[in-house]
Amino acid sequence: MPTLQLTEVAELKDQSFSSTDLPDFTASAYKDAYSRINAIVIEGEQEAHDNYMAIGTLIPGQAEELKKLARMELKHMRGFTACGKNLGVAPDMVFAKEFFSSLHGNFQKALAAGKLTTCFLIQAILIEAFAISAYNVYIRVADPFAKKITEGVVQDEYLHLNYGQEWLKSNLDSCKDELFKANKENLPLIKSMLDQVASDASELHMDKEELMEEFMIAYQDSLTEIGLTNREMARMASAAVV
Ligand code: PL3
Ligand code: FE2
Ligand code: FE2
Repeated sequence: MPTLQLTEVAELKDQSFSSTDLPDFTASAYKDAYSRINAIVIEGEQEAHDNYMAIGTLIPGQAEELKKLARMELKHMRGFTACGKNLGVAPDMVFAKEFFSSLHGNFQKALAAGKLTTCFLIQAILIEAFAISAYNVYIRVADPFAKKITEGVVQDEYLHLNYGQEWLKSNLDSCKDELFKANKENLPLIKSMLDQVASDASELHMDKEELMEEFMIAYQDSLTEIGLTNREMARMASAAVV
C-alpha cells in the first residue's frame, strides 16, 4: 500500500487551513448565520460583565479585581459589536437572550443563594471555556477585522478562566460537593448550546467537532489546575454525555 510521505502529509494539513477555506463574508447565508452568532457573543460578553459585577457583591475583598474583569467584558462586547457593523449585519439580540436564558437563570438562582462555587463554575469555567473554544476556532476562519479583535479578546478570556480556577483551587476542600452538583446541572446546558449553534457555526466554517475538542481542552486544563484527580475530572466531563 502506498504511504504518504511526511511532506505530503504536511501539505494536506496546510490545505485544510488555507485561505481557500475562508467563507464568503458577503454571502447572504453567511450574514444570516452571523446575525445570530454575533448576537450570542455580544449577549455573552454583556452577561459576563454583569456576572463578574454580581460575584463582586458576594466577595467585597475582591470587588475591585472583579470590576476589572467586568470592564474587559464590556470592551469585548464593543469589539464584537464593531465586527457585526463591519460586515453590515444586525445582531439578533432576541434570539441571543433566549439562547442564554437557562444558564442565566441558573446563575441568578445561585447568586441569590450566595452559592459562590456555582457562580464561579458557571461564569469563569464553563462560559469562559466555551468562549475560548469558540474564539480559537473562529480566529481561523474570521474576516481580517474580526480576527484581530478576537485575537485580543481570547487572551483576556484565559485570564478570566484563570481567575475562577484560582478561586476554586484555594477553596477546593469546602467546595467540591457543590462543584460536582453545579457541573452536573450546567455542563449539559453548555452541550445543548453548542448543539444549537452548530449549524450557524458551520456556515461560518467553524466545525462542531473542533469546537467540542477545544472546549474539552480548556475545561479539562482548568479542572487539572483546580486540583481534581483524573477520576473526578472524568466524572465531571461525563455529565455532558447524559
Ligand atoms: C465571556 O467573556 C464571554 C462569553 C461569550 C460566550 C460565547 C459563546 C460563543 C458560541 C458561538 C461561537 C461563535 C464564535 C464567533 C465569534 C464572533
Ligand atoms: Fe469576554
Ligand atoms: Fe471573559
